[in-house]
Amino acid sequence: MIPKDHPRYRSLVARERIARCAREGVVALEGLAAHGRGEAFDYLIGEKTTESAALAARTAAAMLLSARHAVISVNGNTAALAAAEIAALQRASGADVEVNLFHRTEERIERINRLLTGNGVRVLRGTPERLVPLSHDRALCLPEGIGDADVVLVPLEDGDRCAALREMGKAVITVDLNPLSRTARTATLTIIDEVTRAIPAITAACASLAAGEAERLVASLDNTYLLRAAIDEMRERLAHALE
Ligand code: PTJ
Repeated sequence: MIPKDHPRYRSLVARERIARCAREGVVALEGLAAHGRGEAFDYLIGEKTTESAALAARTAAAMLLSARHAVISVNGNTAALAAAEIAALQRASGADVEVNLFHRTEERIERINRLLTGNGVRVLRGTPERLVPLSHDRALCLPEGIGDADVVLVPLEDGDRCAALREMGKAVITVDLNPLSRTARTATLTIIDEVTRAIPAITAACASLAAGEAERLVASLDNTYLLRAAIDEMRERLAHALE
């Protein structure tokens, strides 16, 4: 039992949840390493949503709401950490939700579907086809889901698929605490924030975009600026870390 007044309460609860979900077969063992890397980068941005991440989340809302067909692609880590948050974002944005895994087994797909459905997510089901130009199982997606989407939100992604989805002509939004990752640099829009902060920020923005704001945000999207702003934030914090 983690005491509520522990200074690292939020982080410890997330760690406990990801470990439990790994034991239950929702999170891949590799997902534990990915989570640890995320934690390290979260330290560097001060474990809070930066101004540039808030702008990125607002832009993500604009992209989801103006999409012809938006799909949220969910993997094991995202389901473990943010199932209820994904349900709220689905309600606010009208996006479809599809499970897509790097370490794909039918058993994991089923477990993740159950976890999401139990948290109120309407998960798209169907027969996957190898539509994404990749040699591994992330090529598999639903023709009526990611296959048809023009905008795909892929939190905690691995770089390969992000590039492949871009090659297919899709706009890719990612959530990734590491601004140096291939995904972060390849995506159309990168939100450099922790997934349990980023998803609710997109949801809140969906409800509060002013008339004409969505068009303005999409037109002025500059992902290199967002990556630089995150790196500047980290550099600044490191420079003053021991003061
Ligand atoms: O469930 P599967 O089989 O699809 O596998 C999922 C993982 C995460 C194992 C797979 O996609 C993977 O290996 O991802 P990577 O290449 O490690 O990339 C994950 C990225 O997410 C890294 O850059 C981490 O810094 C970042 N990250 C990890 N935890 C969080 C995060 N970003 C935001 N919030 C987090 N909680």
